[in-house]
Amino acid sequence: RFLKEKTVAIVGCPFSGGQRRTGVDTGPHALVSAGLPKQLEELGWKVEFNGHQKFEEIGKTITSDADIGVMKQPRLVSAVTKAVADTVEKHARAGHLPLTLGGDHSLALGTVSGSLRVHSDAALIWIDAHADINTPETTETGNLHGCPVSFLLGLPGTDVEPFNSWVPAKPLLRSDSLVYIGLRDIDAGERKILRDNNIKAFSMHHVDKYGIGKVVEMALDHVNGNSSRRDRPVHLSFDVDALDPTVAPSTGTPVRGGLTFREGHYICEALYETGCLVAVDLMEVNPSLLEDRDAQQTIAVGCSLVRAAMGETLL
Ligand code: Z70
Ligand code: MN
Ligand code: MN
Ligand code: MN
Repeated sequence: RFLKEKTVAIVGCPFSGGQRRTGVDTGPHALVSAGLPKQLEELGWKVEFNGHQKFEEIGKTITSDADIGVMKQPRLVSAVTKAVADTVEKHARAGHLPLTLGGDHSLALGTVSGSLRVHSDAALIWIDAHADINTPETTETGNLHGCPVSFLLGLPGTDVEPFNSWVPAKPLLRSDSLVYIGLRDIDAGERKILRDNNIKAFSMHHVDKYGIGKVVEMALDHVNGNSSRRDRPVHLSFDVDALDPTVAPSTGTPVRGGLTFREGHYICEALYETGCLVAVDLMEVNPSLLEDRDAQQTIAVGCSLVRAAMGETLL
């Protein structure tokens, strides 16, 4: 509905600077090598992919990156997410659907910023075990992959260097334009933020209670203000750790009790079905963590989720 043609632009982001473990930077390469571009072509999409983002160049321009407060690698994360925002914006302006492959979830500060520059009324649907809504003041780890949402909402404490060199001080996203599904590992500071800002969040408890079908209905109702015209553009940011570790084991922070294979796919299918998807992220695929069989399984599931968000399983 918001796309000019059925073109998907793959934005491969080999980046791990938003957290401590190496290997998540190999996720995008693994997903592409597994044949994702061809799989999307077979679904009838025109696929744009001219190699992964070149973050080494950015890395070279940053000679020292001391902690700021407790934030780890703030200059690198800021520069990389800014570059991602520009890339995603460019594809979205052309009427294409940016599909960003991570890499750690700090990247979503870039992807969602890029989407919102073009689709200013877009809603954000965040599928994750974690809320990733710590501020530089509340984060216990200093890992910026736990913080992207707070910057998008412009929460107190996020107007800090180096991010304020490019992230606008005015909130990019209203707190009622965001919905979570899959949460089960939330820090105390995050819980307070979710409550104080009245943010809609469906935890695994809600998935059990209502079933995934009803949860997605309620999520779409929420961001569309209960209007029966479900016409708001949607940015889907999917952290693979939302899935249960038995389904997607190769990720940096597995948390048991997650979404089943079908529940994860149902979310992607239902959002595709709205015709309102304007961007998709698949993040935190880390094929280097476990033995090869687990890595291959996680990559296959990742490709499958993306295909579901691109219409594969619709009859
Ligand atoms: C914790 C933090 C996180 C992903 C871990 C964890 C955040 N709340 N996100 N793994 N994908 O460090 O802020
Ligand atoms: Mn493009
Ligand atoms: Mn995440
Ligand atoms: Mn997560």
